[in-house]
Amino acid sequence: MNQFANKKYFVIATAGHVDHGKSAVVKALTGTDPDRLPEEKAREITIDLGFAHFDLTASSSDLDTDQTVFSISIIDVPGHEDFVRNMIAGIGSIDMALLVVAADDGWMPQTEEHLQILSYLGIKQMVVAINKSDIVRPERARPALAWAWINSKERCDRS
Ligand SMILES: Nc1nc2c(ncn2[C@@H]2O[C@H](COP(=O)(O)OP(=O)(O)OP(=O)(O)O)[C@@H](O)[C@H]2O)c(=O)[nH]1
Ligand SMILES: [Mg+2]
Repeated sequence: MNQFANKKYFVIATAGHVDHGKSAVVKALTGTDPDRLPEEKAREITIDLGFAHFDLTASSSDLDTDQTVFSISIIDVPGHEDFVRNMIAGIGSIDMALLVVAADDGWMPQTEEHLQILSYLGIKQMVVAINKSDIVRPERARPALAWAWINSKERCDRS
């Protein structure tokens, strides 16, 4: 049997405001630092698209003994407004977005802009990750979570 028959391929792109932790989340998920340019290291900011990959093995149901390998490619996009064209270049054909919102900062201009762009392109699958929860008290993180939930859900429902 073809060893790749049970393999499914997905492409995920990050989205969200500058500094909210998109690249850090990608590194935590995959072990790969998607920031690769010397200027990105020097400025501590993502400028161009970065790439990472991981495999997930799962059964499609509890009764299913066949394991499916999900091969997941991640495109990490910049959040700074100066590099929104790179962001758009990275999300041209994706299965799902990973919208990162920092709990201390909440809903910010490029969170909104990226969500609008995703919505215009008809991307309906999205995971919202509330990041930096370690540096805020829970009562401060809750508004960020509420905003993220309301905005992303409304936009996905409408598109
Ligand atoms: N305390 C804390 N710091 C974090 C967390 N996630 C990221 N950081 C820090 O926040 C800063 C920005 O993280 P990045 O991953 O570069 O943010 P980004 O969203 O990729 O930034 P751009 O790509 O430039 O838009 C870095 O100094 C990270 O170490 C977190 O969960 N908690
Ligand atoms: Mg980054």
